[in-house]
Formats: sequence, structure tokens, C-alpha cells
Amino acid sequence: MMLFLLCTLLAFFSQALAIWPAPVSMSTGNSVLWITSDVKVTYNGRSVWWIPFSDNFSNSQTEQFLGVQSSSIGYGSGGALSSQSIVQQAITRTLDTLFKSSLIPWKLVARHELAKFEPAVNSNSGVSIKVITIIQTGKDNSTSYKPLDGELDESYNLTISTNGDARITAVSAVGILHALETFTQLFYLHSSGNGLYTNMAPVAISDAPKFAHRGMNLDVARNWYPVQDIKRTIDALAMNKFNRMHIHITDSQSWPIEIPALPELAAKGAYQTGLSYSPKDIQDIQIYGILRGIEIFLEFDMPGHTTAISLAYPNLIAAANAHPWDTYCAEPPCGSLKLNEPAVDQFLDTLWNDLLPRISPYSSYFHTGGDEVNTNTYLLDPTVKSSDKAVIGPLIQKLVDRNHAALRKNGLTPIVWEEMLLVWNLTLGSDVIVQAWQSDENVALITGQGHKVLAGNYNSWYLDCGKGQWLDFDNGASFKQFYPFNDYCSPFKNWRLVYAYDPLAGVPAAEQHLVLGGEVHMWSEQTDPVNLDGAVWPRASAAGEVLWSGRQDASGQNRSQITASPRLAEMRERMVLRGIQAGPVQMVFCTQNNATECSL
Ligand SMILES: *C1O[C@H](CO)[C@@H](O)[C@H](O)[C@H]1NC(C)=O
Ligand SMILES: *[C@@H]1O[C@H](CO)[C@@H](O)[C@H](O)[C@H]1NC(C)=O
Ligand SMILES: *[C@@H]1O[C@H](CO)[C@@H](O)[C@H](O)[C@H]1NC(C)=O
Ligand SMILES: *[C@@H]1O[C@H](CO)[C@@H](O)[C@H](O)[C@H]1NC(C)=O
Ligand SMILES: *[C@@H]1O[C@H](CO)[C@@H](O)[C@H](O)[C@H]1NC(C)=O
Ligand SMILES: *[C@@H]1O[C@H](CO)[C@@H](O)[C@H](O)[C@H]1NC(C)=O
Repeated sequence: MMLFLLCTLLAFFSQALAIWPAPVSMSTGNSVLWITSDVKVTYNGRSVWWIPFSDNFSNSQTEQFLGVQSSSIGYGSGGALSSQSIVQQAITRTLDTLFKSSLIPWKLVARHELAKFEPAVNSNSGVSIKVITIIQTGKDNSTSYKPLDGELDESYNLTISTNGDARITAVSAVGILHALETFTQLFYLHSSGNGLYTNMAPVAISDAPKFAHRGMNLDVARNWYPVQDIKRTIDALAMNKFNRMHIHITDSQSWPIEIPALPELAAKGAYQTGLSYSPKDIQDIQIYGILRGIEIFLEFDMPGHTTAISLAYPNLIAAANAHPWDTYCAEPPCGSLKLNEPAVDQFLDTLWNDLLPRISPYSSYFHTGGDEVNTNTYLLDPTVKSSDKAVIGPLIQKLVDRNHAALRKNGLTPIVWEEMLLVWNLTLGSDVIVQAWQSDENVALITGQGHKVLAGNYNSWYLDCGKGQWLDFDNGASFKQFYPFNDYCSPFKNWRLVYAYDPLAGVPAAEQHLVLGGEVHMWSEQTDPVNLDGAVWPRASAAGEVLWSGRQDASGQNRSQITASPRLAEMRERMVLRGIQAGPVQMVFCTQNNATECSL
């Protein structure tokens, strides 16, 4: 009888061990603990205040309350960007999430059986968590806020005893942030609206990421995104324990970033006056990221993908708007930086001198692009007049060398697209990270040359794929040729495919240390603020678990969709409650039944 009862309990509880991404190790029980808004939180022995249930307590008030104002944040010792402010603000967000956006898990238990899952509301006699004790065992320094991949210890331990003692330890402030995200996922709101509980005590979690670089690339040049959409995406990345956001900020279609020393660039290159990021916006985004454990870095793609520069500086760009466009570029409008033009060097000097000192306090990386360089373009470059790779290659090498020297002078580490190494055979510094996108074989080719690499193959991790063509076709031959208008990377990469991708696939064991991690990519030809969340989430969460937890579990087996699915469905519900319009993982029929029902 006891055994039967225990099994029944486990059957129910096993549906709701919903930590996403999966921790390295986790043990849970089935005791109930409540948490109330008078819970005390201490950080390294000092109490952290939180004003409960103040719906009119805006973010800016929170910042003032904590003695932090994002507009005036400096960093380093004495600056407001300190471990103390990072952790204090994270605690405020955590308690806000718990007490204002918690989950009633009706979709995650059998139909009409929520009452069996929920503890009886009896807060008076129930055991509550009285204090959350947070200990940071290491000391952060300026490196901790803009670490190179692998430089920061992001591990944490989290325990909750049955008598209500909750404890978090981590080496870094960012480790504490990850622990707090995990902590929120242990709690549910009672359907009476009366009380917040976990039914998993005692809890013991020990956790650390598998990969050092866990990123998302957002293209903000094909379509415009207001700062608030970028910040909301940072929130969602942090929920999923990502730590990098790559912003593809310039391209041929628009130049949405203001460079005060070159004011015409955004004035003419933005889609519309006002649709550009000011230096203050960029700083704001970077600091917003740091406060959430997400290091933001920018990509200025070149020499291709630069046509928007010609709107302000026509002399710098070859083949601007050349036709037929499919001869001169991968996507209209064509145009590429001239490769042997002294005015381009002067332009880039001015650009880097303005931009790099402003962003390097908040990031260690800068991406100089380099994908899809089209050789025909240089037939139309009066300073080159050739499509011969033997002529073009050394000129690209010179451009990249100059750019990377400027980055290094500003303490920034360069990232480039794979073509710079694999197509153009450039000599790159050993510090340079090469971002692969075309195949697993290319990841292995890059590590084979001893370079650090970011994975993120378009066959698995391009979130734009499968929407079909964005080009229009006339009713003649092209209509017939392209019908039914699939895009080059169809089909759509559903979360199961994203989840099945292994950044280490095909890389020899001896070279796997060079795979720093990877990025999912959101190219924006057919995405804008209206459909951003649904396009990215929950699919990017699947990549988040691969990057944090690894494609394989502790026993070396590939992680299973069948056990991932209910956890991801729960994570999706939590994200929606926190303002992310993530799409459903399955219909409620599936999430209400155990995973065996909706599987083959
Ligand atoms: C899980 O599935 C089995 C087999 O379909 C079923 O007997 C059981 O009732 C389901 N459990 C829940 C909690 O829905
Ligand atoms: C919040 O709202 C309450 C009740 O409406 C009001 O008394 C209080 O002054 C407000 N607090 C702030 C900080 O605006
Ligand atoms: C910051 O701390 C880390 C880890 O203790 C150390 O490796 C690094 O050298 C420190 N950096 C600075 C700038 O002090
Ligand atoms: C977490 O616990 C493990 C095992 O007790 C210990 O080795 C590790 O140092 C702890 N990590 C932190 C960040 O406290
Ligand atoms: C780069 O090397 C590859 C492989 O050796 C070769 O196929 C390609 O032609 C080279 N590219 C250039 C621009 O030399
Ligand atoms: C594990 O997944 C990888 C893809 O990530 C796949 O190539 C491999 O065949 C799978 N292994 C097993 C045993 O299913």
C-alpha cells in the first residue's frame, strides 16, 4: 500500500521537475514548502530589501531604491556596476517573478486533477521558507562583467531543506543569477491564488554550463527593433541561462546605429529618421545585459553586406545596387566596401575611433563579419577591377588585419564568419573566434586549423528558415521555377531539430576544447517586433539546453525529446507569464497527459 502510494506520488511529481535547462545534478523529494512575501534574503551576510506586492514600483524606482541608475552606471570599484548591485537587482526580479508571475500548473497535470497535485492550503501550519541565504564564494572584478569565453565561473549550488532553509552558493554574481532563475522554477502558485509552494523539497542542485559561449544572434538591420524588444529578448535569454547576445547591427538594407563622428551614416542609412540606436541606447543595452549575465557584442559585417554605407558615402562602396543583383550579391541591394581605396581606410579609422572606446568597457568581443563575399562585385570596384581570388584575397587580408588591429588596441577580441578562414584562407590571430554557419564539417575544419569556433549550423539553428521565400515572383517562368516558394534553408527548424543539434558533432575529441559553444540565429527578413518572440521562443530554449547542459546527458546518452517536452512546455508557460510571447510546445491534451501519450 505504501509502495503503491509512493509510486502514485512519483507519477504525479515526475511531471513537474521542471528545471530548464537541465542541471548537471539534481535531487528532489516530495515535501511541501511555502514561500511568502516576508521571506528574508541575505547576500554575503547582509540583508537585501524587497518591497513586496508594490505593483506601482517601476523599474526606474527599483533602480533608485537600490541606489543604481542605469543612466549613470560606471563600472569597476565603487561604480554602480558591482556584484552587489547585480545581485540586488536580480533578487528584486526574482521575488517579483515569484510573487507576481507565478505558474498555476493546470496545463501540466492530468485533466481536472490539479487538486491532487496541489498541497492543501494551510499556510498557518505549513512549513515556509524563512530565509534565502546567498553566498558568493569568489570575488568579481572588471573581467567578470565582460568575460572572454571560459573566463568566468558560472557554476552554482542550490539547496532547500525540508525545514525551509534555502541556500545558494556561487563563485560569481552571474552564477547567483543562474541559481535564482532555477529557484523560481521550483515554485507554483496555488490555484486558490492563495500561496506559493514547492512540492519538491528537499532540493539539492549542483550546476554549471557545458559550453562557455551560449549565444543568440539577432539581425536588427533587415527589420528595425526598438530597444525594448532587444531588452525583452535579453530577459528571455537570461531565463534560459544564455550568456551572450550577438547583435548583427549593420547590413546592406539599413544602418541603424548612430556614429557621432559620421552623423550621415544613420541619418541617411536608417530606414527612417529616429529608427537608429544612439550611443546611449547601445550603452543602455550593454548594461542591461551585464545586469542579467548577458554579454552583448556588435557585428559590423564587412566587406560585403555594407550597401547602406553608400547612402551617406557613395564613394566607399563598389557595385552599389548593381543589377542583376543575383550576379553581384546574395541578397539585394548589392554593394561592398571598395578594397583598395584609401578613403575606406580613413572612414574605418574614424568609425572605430568613435565606436570601439564606447563599447569596450562593456564587452570583450566585436564581430567584423566577412560572410558571403561575392567576387563579381570587385569587377565593378574601380580600385580592383577583378574577380580573381588571388587578387581579392590579399586585399581582404589587409582590411581584416587593419580592423582587428583596431579592435585589439581597444581590448576587443575579434569574431569573424567562417568564410574568412575557409574560403579566403586568411591568416587570423590565434585570439580570433571563427563563427561557423554552413556545416558540421566546417566546424571541424576550423578546429583542425587550431582556431576557436562557434557552432550554429543553418540546417539546425537558423530560426528564420522555413518561412518560405521573401522574394516575389512574377507569373511567368520564375513562378513555375520557384513554386511552392520554399526558402534556401527550408524546412522550418522546429524545437526538436534544434534540440537534436550537437555543437561537437564531427569534431575529434582532441579538438573539442576549441568549440567554445554556439549561437542560434534570428535573421530578420521576415521577422520584426510583432513576431519576434514567437519566432525565437521556445525554439531558442532548446538550443539553450544543448549549450548549458550538453546534447548528451550524464550517462552519455542523447537527451530525449520525450523527457524534454514536458519541461519545455512548463518553461514556455513561465516565459509567457514573464512577458515573452513564446509559442506553445504542444496542445494541452499532451501537456496534461504524461509524455508517453503524445509520442511515437
Ligand atoms: C499516463 O499514461 C498512462 C498510459 O496512457 C495512463 O494510464 C496514465 O493514467 C497517465 N497518467 C496521467 C497522470 O495522465
Ligand atoms: C503605490 O500605490 C499606492 C496605492 O495606490 C500609493 O499609496 C503609493 O503612494 C504608491 N507608491 C508609489 C511609489 O507610487
Ligand atoms: C579577475 O579574477 C579572475 C579570477 O580570479 C582572474 O583570473 C583575473 O586575472 C582577474 N582580472 C583582473 C583584471 O583582475
Ligand atoms: C558546490 O558543491 C560542490 C560539491 O559539494 C563543491 O565541490 C563546489 O565547490 C560547490 N560550488 C559552489 C559554487 O559552492
Ligand atoms: C583556400 O583553400 C582551399 C582549400 O585548400 C582552396 O580550395 C581555396 O581555393 C583557397 N582559396 C583561396 C582564395 O585561395
Ligand atoms: C545522438 O544525436 C546525434 C545528433 O546530435 C546523432 O547524430 C546520433 O546518431 C545520436 N545518437 C544516438 C545513439 O541516437
